[in-house]
Amino acid sequence: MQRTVVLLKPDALQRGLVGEIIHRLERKGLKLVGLKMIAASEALLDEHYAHHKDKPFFAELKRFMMSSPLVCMLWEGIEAVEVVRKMAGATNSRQADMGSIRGDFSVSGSANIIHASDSVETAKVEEERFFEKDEIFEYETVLSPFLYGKDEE
Ligand code: 3AN
Repeated sequence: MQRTVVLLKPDALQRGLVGEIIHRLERKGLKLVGLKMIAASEALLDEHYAHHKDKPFFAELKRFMMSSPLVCMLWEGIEAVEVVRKMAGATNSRQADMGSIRGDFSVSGSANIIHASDSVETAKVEEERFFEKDEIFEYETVLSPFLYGKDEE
């Protein structure tokens, strides 16, 4: 099983898309194991977007991410990182496939609704960045035998 971090950005919250996105992830069969709202600090965003620190859009990206609270979620499933990246769609929403979250709900390359961890390694780092141990829940779901085949893990 993998866990992956999803952040719903200020545009998702402002546009009332939080429920829709959670609904999609739930219906896919992913398991919600962490959920909270935060006001992101500049220091947190400097760390989270360190790979963009020299880009011209860095300051605006941080301003945007601090303009409303973020909804932080941790989702679990087999190959969850790749599954959620596919569901999120391409970074530039105008190029994102229809049916993906960005493809269906955004026309922007910056206000693009959702962040999803981009690799298994990044997901581990982001899990520690955004969640304390006691904010992550382990529990059984009655549906598990119907979501995966016996031989899958
Ligand atoms: P993704 O969110 O798809 O993993 P990243 O990590 O390259 O993409 O970008 C992180 C965030 O930075 C994006 N979600 C977007 O808000 C912003 N961003 C990325 N590229 C651009 C760009 N060319 N212009 C403006 N903002 C951008």
